[in-house]
Amino acid sequence: MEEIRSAYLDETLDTVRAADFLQYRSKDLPTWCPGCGYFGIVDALYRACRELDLKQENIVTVSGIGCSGRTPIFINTYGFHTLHGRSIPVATGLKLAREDLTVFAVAGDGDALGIGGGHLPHVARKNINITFLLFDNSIYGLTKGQSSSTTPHEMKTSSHPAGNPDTPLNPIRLALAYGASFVARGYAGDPQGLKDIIKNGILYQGFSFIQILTPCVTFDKENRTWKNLKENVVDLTPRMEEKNMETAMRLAQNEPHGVGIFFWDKKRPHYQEILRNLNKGN
Ligand SMILES: Cc1ncc(C[n+]2csc(CCOP(=O)(O)OP(=O)(O)O)c2C)c(N)n1
Ligand code: SF4
Ligand SMILES: [Mg+2]
Repeated sequence: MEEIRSAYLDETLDTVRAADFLQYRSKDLPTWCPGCGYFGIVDALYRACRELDLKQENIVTVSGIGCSGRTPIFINTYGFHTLHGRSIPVATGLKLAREDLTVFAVAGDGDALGIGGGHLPHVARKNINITFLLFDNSIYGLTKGQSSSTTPHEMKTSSHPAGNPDTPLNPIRLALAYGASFVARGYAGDPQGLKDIIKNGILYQGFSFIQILTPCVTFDKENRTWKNLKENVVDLTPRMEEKNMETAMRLAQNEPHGVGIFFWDKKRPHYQEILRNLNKGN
């Protein structure tokens, strides 16, 4: 039985790999639960890399810990699976040492906004030229459904069976307040739209912050489900004005979830450009 399964998988994988964007997919089949939104996210990432014709050997994907932390294993690029909350500092060091590489930092909501929350203001204010993908399922998935920094107030979770007493963070408003100069939100159920957002994030010369709404189908059967997400996502593209903080802050309200680019400062130099300019004067 195992032999038949493995032969079937090999054959299926070979067929699927023929589709050229799947060159960015690793041989390891994702261990995520069937129906997890993370499949949609990596699909969008593969497509973005393909459309920009990035070479696998010039990409590094850096993750922390969590179900989202497994991402570098399923992408056929270089990668680091680091410590809980530490994808941003590792990605920062990497980008400073190797400016030629395309560097993705990925993190879950617990990883990015809980234990690793102290890194976000600094990567944003320094404007390090990396693309940050926040896999926001509003829950700690890997450790079985505890409340995270984005879990809605009163939602029942494994750590708060009577309901979450805390007020959730709004990641878009947070990134804007920290001074991130490319701030966007995508949705795992729309890999094509998400691919376009990620492409813009990669092309952006500076820190790009992309929150991705995605369901944890195993530990959240009520809140961020596929159905609820689909019904609560609206495309913001027509209402976006470049570099208007006030509009961005207003549109970042919780419901319905606006999807698109909230803020985009095309003129701000990234960290290494600032360093070069400073050094020119000496
Ligand atoms: C220092 C440390 N503290 C706690 C943990 C346990 N832990 C592993 S993953 C995780 C939370 C993951 O949640 P999130 O970042 O939202 O990722 P998801 O699993 O939802 O993708 C926690 C608390 C750990 N691995 N290391
Ligand atoms: S536990 Fe949740 S986040 Fe983790 S793989 Fe399963 S569905 Fe996805
Ligand atoms: Mg999570």
